[in-house]
Amino acid sequence: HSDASTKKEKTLAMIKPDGLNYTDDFKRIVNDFGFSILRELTMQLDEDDVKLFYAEHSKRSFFPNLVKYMTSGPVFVMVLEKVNAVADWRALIGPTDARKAKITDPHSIRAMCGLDSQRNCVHGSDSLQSATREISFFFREIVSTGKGKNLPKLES
Ligand code: RTP
Ligand code: MG
Repeated sequence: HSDASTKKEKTLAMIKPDGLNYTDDFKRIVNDFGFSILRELTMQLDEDDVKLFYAEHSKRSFFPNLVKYMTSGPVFVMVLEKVNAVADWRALIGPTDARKAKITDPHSIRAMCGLDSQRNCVHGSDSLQSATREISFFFREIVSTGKGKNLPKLES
């Protein structure tokens, strides 16, 4: 059955350039916590990609450094699905500042592979609305037409 309490959600998880060596650990965590991986993709972001993806931060003083960081190597992106996926993935990754994560959330992903408030090795959508936007950022053709790579349509 599929009432509100059992409705599955999708979220966008991204391993940032400094986390790529941890891909196997990420996949193990994703499986252990019951997420299904609906899509995955490795790509090199450019400056315009980062400006679009992190548009909400484009006026922040740290933004030029964020662009440098996010374009420093490829990222690995996954569409994850399960009940309560958005909040559960955010809880698993831990707080933005990886130094804080090592103290307050020592078992979190950012405690495992992050360094500081910028190099925190992983991203998670912060709301259902962000998840829809971010999934369509990487998988636009699939979301809008269902024709991408002959894979089934992802309902948003
Ligand atoms: P994300 O969007 O990547 O999942 O991270 P978040 O929600 O925990 O944090 P957010 O405020 O959305 O910031 C986005 C990313 O920008 C970098 N950042 N650097 N003071 C700084 O140097 C600073 N603050 C944020 C981080 O990479 C952060 O994840
Ligand atoms: Mg964020």
